[in-house]
Formats: sequence, C-alpha cells, structure tokens
Amino acid sequence: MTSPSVLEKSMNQQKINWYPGHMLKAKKDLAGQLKRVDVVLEIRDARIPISSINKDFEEILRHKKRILIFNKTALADHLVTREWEESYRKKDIPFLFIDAMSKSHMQKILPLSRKIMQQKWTSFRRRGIRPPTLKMLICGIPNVGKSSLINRLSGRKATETGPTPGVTKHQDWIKLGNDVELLDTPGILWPKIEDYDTGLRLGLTGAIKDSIVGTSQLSIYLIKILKQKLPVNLQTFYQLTSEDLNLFPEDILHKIAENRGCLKRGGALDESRVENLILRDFRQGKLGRLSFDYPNAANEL
Ligand SMILES: Nc1nc2c(ncn2[C@@H]2O[C@H](COP(=O)(O)OP(=O)(O)OP(=O)(O)O)[C@@H](O)[C@H]2O)c(=O)[nH]1
Ligand SMILES: [Mg+2]
Repeated sequence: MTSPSVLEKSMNQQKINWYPGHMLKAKKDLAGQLKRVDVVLEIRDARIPISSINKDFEEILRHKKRILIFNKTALADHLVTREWEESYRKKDIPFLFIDAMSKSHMQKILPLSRKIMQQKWTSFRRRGIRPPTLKMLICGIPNVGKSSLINRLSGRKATETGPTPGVTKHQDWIKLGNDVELLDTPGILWPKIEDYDTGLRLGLTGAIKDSIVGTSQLSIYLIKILKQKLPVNLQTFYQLTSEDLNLFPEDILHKIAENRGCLKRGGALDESRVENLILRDFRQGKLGRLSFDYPNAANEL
C-alpha cells in the first residue's frame, strides 16, 4: 500500500487553500440552479475517468438529465479511451469522449442534449406550447475544460479560461443563438481526497494547484509512470541513455536537470526548475498521450 504521508501532510498544512470557502459556496450555488436547467453536462478528464468523478455530484444530480463528457481525449492514450468507451456503452448514461480543442467533437453535444429533451418537448408541442430555451449547466472538477467547451460551443471567447485550476469564480449564463443557454460554473472538488494516487492524478492533470501537492511529488510520480508507460518518449525527449531509464525516478530527474541545464548559480541542480519543466512538458502533451485510470479491475498502473 502506498503511504499517504506526504500528500496528506501537504494538504493538512494548507487546509485553508485546500478546500476554500468558494468551493463550498459553488456547490450550494450549483444545487440552487438545478431547477432552472434541463440538462447537465458533467465534464470529466478522459485521462482520469475515475479520479475525476466528484461523488458529491452523484447525490446532487441524481434526478437530473445528465451527459457525461470526458474531455481532453487528445492528451489521453487512445487505446485506453477506446476501452473506456466500450465500458460506458454498457452503462445506462449518455456520454461523449471529446477534446474541446476539436471543433468536430463539439458538434455532437447539442444534438445529444436535444435528443434527451425530445420526449418532453414532443409533449409540449402536442399541447401547442413552443419548447422553451434549452438550458444546460456545465459542471465538473477544476481545470477540466468547462469554460473552454463553452467557448468552443459558442464560437467566441464568452468566458475566461486558463491553465491553472480555479479560473472561473462565479456562475455565468452564456447565450448560444436564440434557443440555448449554458451555465458556466466554478470547478468543484470534494473536501478530503483519501486516496494517494487520486490526489496525484488530480494534481498532474491540473485539478489541484501544484503548490498543494508539491512539484517534487508530482514530477517523481510522473517519471515513475512515464518509465512504465512511455519509456521511449521519456528517453528521447530528454536525451537519456537506456541505462538512465533503469535509475530511480529521483535520479532520472537529476539526469534531466543535467541534460537541460537546470542549474542554480554555483552549479547545483535547480530542482524546482526541472520539476516545473517536466510538468509543463507533460501538460502540453510533449511527452505523449497518457492515461492514468483504466477501466479493467486492476486500476493500478
Ligand atoms: N489539450 C486540451 N486542453 C484543453 C482542453 N480543454 C481545455 N483545455 C485547457 O485546459 C485548461 C483549463 O481549461 P478551462 O476551460 O479554463 O477549464 P475549467 O474547467 O473551466 O477550469 P476552472 O474554471 O478553473 O474550473 C486551459 O489551459 C485549456 O486551454 C482539451 O480538450 N484539450
Ligand atoms: Mg472555468
């Protein structure tokens, strides 16, 4: 079993930053809007379909029409994504695997939402009532691409986006033509992340601030996974030798620092610089497509 010590320690030390009041408020605000919306788009990260589940949503959204949207598929291992699609096909919930950077993926969302509303709208029409505006709420963990998706759907910069979690601070209704409205909401996590791997996966994919988990932990964890899953990419991208790959992750990080000249004045290795470098390379997709959660029973990497 993995020791939860460091992650827990860093989270406990920073409790104030960890579950800020605005997340609790965001959860209440979300629940408060549900009566007004027809369909909820719950966005998850395609690289971590399990770790990006906020169980609080299960409770809040249990009576709502919901579509699960797994975003950032262009960064996920496509074979693993295919397995996930297979597994979701067996479940009784509409879902889409998309990438908000791809225009063509966007075209599936509105037709699916309208299809979900069809029965209700048909009964409206039968009674001579014009179906009202389709109102959709977009929710999910932080930094998963909620606002990017809204911008893509609306074809303009309707809402702010950014690479760090917590960019959207308030709810915001965005009009899409004459008959659709989308509600952007702040990202929400749950108060206590019990599982060590879940915390690190949320950290690596950007849902939790680096300062909370720590760039040292994140980069070591990432190297461990890259060693197993994408050793060739790791080796070639950072000009490592095949012997280097047999080293411990901490030592591989040092090799990368040497190769990339991450040095402090005086020549010592600049650990924080190399940690940030590898995290940035990974997040920009330069190290290859990587999935962390698997649909089969053994979810371990
Ligand atoms: N590669 C890739 N990057 C994406 C995708 N969707 C969003 N991003 C990037 O992910 C980061 C977060 O996007 P946002 O749209 O701000 O995410 P959010 O869920 O609204 O985040 P919060 O408002 O902080 O909760 C930005 O840097 C986006 O450019 C995607 O599908 N693929
Ligand atoms: Mg946002």
